[in-house]
Order: sequence, then structure tokens, then C-alpha cells
Amino acid sequence: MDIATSPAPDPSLPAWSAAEFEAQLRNKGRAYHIHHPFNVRMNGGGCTPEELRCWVANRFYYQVCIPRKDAAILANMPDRAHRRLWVERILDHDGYGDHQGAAAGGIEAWTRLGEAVGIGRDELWSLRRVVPGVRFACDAYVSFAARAPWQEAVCSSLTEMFAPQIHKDRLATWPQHYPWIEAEGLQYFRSRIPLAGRDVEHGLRVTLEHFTTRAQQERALDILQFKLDILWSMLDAIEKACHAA
Ligand code: AHQ
Repeated sequence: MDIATSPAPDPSLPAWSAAEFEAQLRNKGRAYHIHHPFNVRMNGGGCTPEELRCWVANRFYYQVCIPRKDAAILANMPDRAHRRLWVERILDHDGYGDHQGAAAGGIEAWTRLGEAVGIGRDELWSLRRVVPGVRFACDAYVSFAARAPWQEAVCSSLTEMFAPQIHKDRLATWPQHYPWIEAEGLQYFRSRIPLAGRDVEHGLRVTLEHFTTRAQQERALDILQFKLDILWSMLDAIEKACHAA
């Protein structure tokens, strides 16, 4: 599958410098789901416990799709140096070693978030609460990552340039607005802040090195917009389903 692309730019236009290209990528943050009305309402304390449970249960599907998405990219990576960095992302979510405590991985931490908001492990892992729009968006992400050239799939992960702020917002607002959620349940958000920074360092280096002509750089912006749309449409589907909850 391919993504919607903007009309080809004037071929005489020069490529952006690396600094300008990075600024263009970061400027896409205006469409990040931190600005989605549901996210604004959630971090403003406007969600009911049932709406939070609905969000956690639906975002769980995104979380369990991430390591599968990353494994698909890994399979397309010919260079060991890149694979050595990329494989860390899978372990971050699936865990490593004895899979206990911090080594249990992000999916386990999200399961603890589920229990903290009142969803049992079996209920969360059953995926019964995942709504069609969320399943469709996540499956589109995994499908794109598996089929696109690995550098394009890496570029699509760059929404994480904006992720530290959204995690910090939750850590800053949920304890005050949702004191009934035990603090341990928020560990996932705490853990992602340094990991997102590490991911972006590698992802941005690959992107700035691979997309060098103006047309390629415009495609990189389209790829990032595709992923921004995935996150945004997930919240559209969650808002519709959860508000009804
Ligand atoms: O918890 C998140 C995560 O592990 C990742 C990996 C990365 C990717 O490979 O696309 N993106 C991502 C994101 C995570 N959390 C989202 C959130 O709002 O909690 C943000 C999301 C992202 O910005 O892409």
C-alpha cells in the first residue's frame, strides 16, 4: 500500500539544507495528536473513568502493534549497525532477560496502566474493547512499515519527536485530575521520555541522510503526515466510541 502524496514539487526547486529539512519535519508537530480535542480534554481532567478505560484499552492495541511494526522494519534493514539500534525498540516493548520489573517491557507497563484504571489483564489482552477505527489505523501502520522501504518506515516513526511532551503532560496532569489512578500505573509514560529521545536521534539521522532531493524531502513530509493522521484518527475513533461509553 502507498500513502497519499502531495503533487510533485517544481523539479527546479533546490533541496532543503539538513537544518531546514529538520525544521520542516518538526513544523509538522502542529498536527500532532497532543492537540486533538480528546487529548486536550483528557489531560484537562475532563474524562470519566470509563472514558479513560476506553482510551487505555484502545491504545493497548497500538502498543502491541509497535514491536510487530518494528520487527517488520528490522527484517528490511540490510545494515547490522542500524539493526543493532532498531532491535532495542522491540525489546523496549516486549521486554528482555527475565522479563521482570523494568525488564518486563512497555506492553507489561501498559498492562499495569490498565489495572490502575480498572481494566483486568485478561480484559485488556482480549482486545474486545478495541474499536474498528483504532484497529484499522494501527493495522495500516504495520502494513505500511512492512511494505515501505525501510528508510521510509523509519521516517514514519518520527512522530516521536513530539512524544516526550505528551508523556510529560500526562505525568503533570493525571495525578491531579485522576487521583484514583495509582502512581505506579503511570510508569509507562515516565519510561518513554528517554526512550523517545533515543529513538528520534537514530530516526532523524536516517531520515536526514536518506531523503536528499526536494521531491524526496517532500515525500518524507507526506510520510510523517500519514503517521500523524494515524494517531489523530485513532483519537477520533476513541472519542466517538468512548463518549458513548
Ligand atoms: O508509546 C509510544 C511508542 O512506543 C512509540 C513508538 C513510536 C513509533 O515507532 O511510531 N511512536 C510511539 C508513540 C508512543 N506513544 C504515543 C502516545 O501518545 O503515548 C505517541 C507515539 C508517537 O508519537 O508516535
